[in-house]
Amino acid sequence: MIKLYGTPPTRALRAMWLLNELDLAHEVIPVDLLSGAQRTPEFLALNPAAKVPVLVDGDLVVSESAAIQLYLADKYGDRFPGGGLVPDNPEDRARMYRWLFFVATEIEAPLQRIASHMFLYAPEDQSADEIALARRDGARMIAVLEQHMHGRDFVVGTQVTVADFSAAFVLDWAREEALLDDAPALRAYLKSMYARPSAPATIAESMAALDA
Ligand SMILES: N[C@@H](CCC(=O)N[C@@H](CS)C(=O)NCC(=O)O)C(=O)O
Repeated sequence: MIKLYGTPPTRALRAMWLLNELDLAHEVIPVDLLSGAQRTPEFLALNPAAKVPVLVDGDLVVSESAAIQLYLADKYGDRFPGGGLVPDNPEDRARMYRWLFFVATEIEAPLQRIASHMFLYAPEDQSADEIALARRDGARMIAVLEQHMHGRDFVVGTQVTVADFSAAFVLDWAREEALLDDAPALRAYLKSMYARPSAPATIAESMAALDA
């Protein structure tokens, strides 16, 4: 059976969403990041970067949440009604890749900088200036996606694609940072993505479950 290492609220949420969307049987293996379980020799053998998620499917071990999503869509996408998870034609596929990379490098990277400087780095390495710059960079790029999403239901074309499951996770994170306050189209899009029956808990819901 497919194994997924990592649980929401981490980026494992991205992989879990595709597993649910494709109705694939899988086992979720929690990795306790706070206790350093990602740095055990067993886990480092799966991902030397010491990060979740990792997906194991037969002989394949794959890390990087977007790569996992693309793999699941490539391998099992024919299970999806309408088969639209990865567009057939190279032009729309290019558009999908554009937004996948845009989300990861232009929006997720500043969000990660904010998290690093707010609570992941040791207090002496944290910088309020860095947080302010990351917020500014993230907000500028969110405005670009907001503009793109006016009048659209999905990031590419008229059917859901892998890019939507990646973007929705990152936009939920941005919403938590109050970076969607001026982005009504993105808030509506996020709401519709998380209304899908396959959607895992949002970041806030997962955090609340952890705290309970
Ligand atoms: N680019 C990677 C990033 C993975 C990542 O940063 N995962 C975090 C949780 S969301 C993690 O495992 N952090 C553990 C650590 O940094 O020690 C991906 O998209 O999979």
